[in-house]
Amino acid sequence: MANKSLPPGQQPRSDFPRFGLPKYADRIPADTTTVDLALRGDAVRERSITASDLDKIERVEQISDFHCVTTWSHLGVRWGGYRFRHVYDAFIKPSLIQTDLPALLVFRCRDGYRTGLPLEDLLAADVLLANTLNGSPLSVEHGAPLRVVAPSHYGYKNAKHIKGIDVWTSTRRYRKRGVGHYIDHPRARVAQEERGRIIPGWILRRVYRPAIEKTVQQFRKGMETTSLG
Ligand SMILES: Nc1nc2c(c(=O)[nH]1)N[C@H]1C(S)=C(S)[C@@H](COP(=O)(O)O)O[C@H]1N2
Ligand SMILES: [Mo]
Repeated sequence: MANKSLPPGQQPRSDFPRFGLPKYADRIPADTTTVDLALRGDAVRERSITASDLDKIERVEQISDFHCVTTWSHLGVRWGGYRFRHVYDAFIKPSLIQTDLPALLVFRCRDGYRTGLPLEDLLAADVLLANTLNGSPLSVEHGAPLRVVAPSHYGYKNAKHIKGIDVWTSTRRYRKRGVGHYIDHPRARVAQEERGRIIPGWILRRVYRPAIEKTVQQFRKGMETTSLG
């Protein structure tokens, strides 16, 4: 019955809406053009990664499917930017304090959002820091100036408007507060249906699905009513 090309519990959606936790719907960053990623955390010496740093590494394009945890999937998105593992090798690895590999990287965003993934997951070949979408510069809706693209992970790991990366030696250095902790699975792999930390994925499907349209409206309204600083 289910569409074979889609991961468990996902349904195709023809448009690609601006989306996220309702809390962030009208938080549009004042600056959506300057690329300046602050590297922090106990595993690294502090530095920043700027647009001119990124210019030194190979640009790539990739077509991948986008899977939101609430069950909608938008198929065949063409992203352009940099492979995360190239960014890691060029700018993060040389800044490590110890020879041990960091365990966890947390992306901090200009709207206050943050989310982390194990380094191991971020070094997969299909993880990008993207600044173009379908051949055009990344729009504010989709995370300008730079966002994470991690197609094997739910949308909530695909951080938009990134302003910094915290590099930690241990996963214990990071914990979301309140309900966020339970929503944010440490890996959130789509194939394994890791939608949330405790409640099984097949139950969360039914919880999230009815909220999709309202959330799309909230995020649309957020774009219309929030003036860019
Ligand atoms: N900075 C930031 N990144 C974010 C979010 C957010 O609210 N703020 N929402 C996440 C969620 S839940 C999803 S599904 C995707 C949506 O990406 P889109 O708006 O490009 O569709 O962004 C993710 N990254
Ligand atoms: Mo999402």
